[in-house]
Amino acid sequence: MSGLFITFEGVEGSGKSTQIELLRQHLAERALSVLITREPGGTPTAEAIREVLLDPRNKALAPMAELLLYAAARAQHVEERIRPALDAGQMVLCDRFADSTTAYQGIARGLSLELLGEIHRLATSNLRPHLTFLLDMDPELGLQRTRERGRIDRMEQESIAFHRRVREGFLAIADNEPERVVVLDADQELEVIARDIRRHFDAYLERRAREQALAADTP
Ligand code: Z5A
Repeated sequence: MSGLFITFEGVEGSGKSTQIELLRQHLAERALSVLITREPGGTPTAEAIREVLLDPRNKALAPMAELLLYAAARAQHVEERIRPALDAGQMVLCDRFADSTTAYQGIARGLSLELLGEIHRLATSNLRPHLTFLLDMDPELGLQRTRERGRIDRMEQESIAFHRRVREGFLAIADNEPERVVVLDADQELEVIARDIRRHFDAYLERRAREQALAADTP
């Protein structure tokens, strides 16, 4: 795998899709081509699973069934889209990935983190992002932003206490992996956040180039 896998995480409405598009424009100006994708989804089959997961009529979905559906969508997405792109040396920007499962199904729903790790290994052969941007904000504010769009999906219907646990879950992941996860205050002007993301992204690329040069020099 020689490509670069970058994920965007955060509570609902934290601005992930918006920032992915701004980073894509920045990369296009530098003639860098990227694959933009999202979870759950990213392939026709995984998008069909997304429909089931987000349909507000599926209120009775059991936590374990929910976890396995997110994992099934991810297994298909990694196999069909993400890994081939990374193997071809491409850059992949993904709206949500396994940290969402840890935060929503693990920390907020209370399913075993050990089990989640095992399922992740089975579903993806333990694929990990190189770099993750966590757009952190008060979930109430994020939900307010998405509600202005007028549709409420099954996950959005969860209580505010649930969404607060999700936020804490993301912050705990970032605490455990500060090298990979960059935490950004998502309650700022779009352009301020975008500039920070570009700065961290450029710094990451430089660090990676230095490490690769060192590795090439080492006999
Ligand atoms: N989920 C899970 O439980 N387990 C998993 O493993 C995975 C996912 C992978 C996916 O829903 C749901 O599945 C999600 C987690 C769960 N549920 N929840 N809750 P989704 O894909 O439909 O939802 P989302 O990922 O949260 O995306 P979103 O609602 O589209 O939000 P966003 O991409 O973070 O935000 P945005 O679309 O860029 O911006 C939202 C609005 O805010 C929009 O009007 C923007 O113009 C505005 N915005 C953005 N940035 C700003 C700033 N800085 N200031 C002011 N306004 C802004």
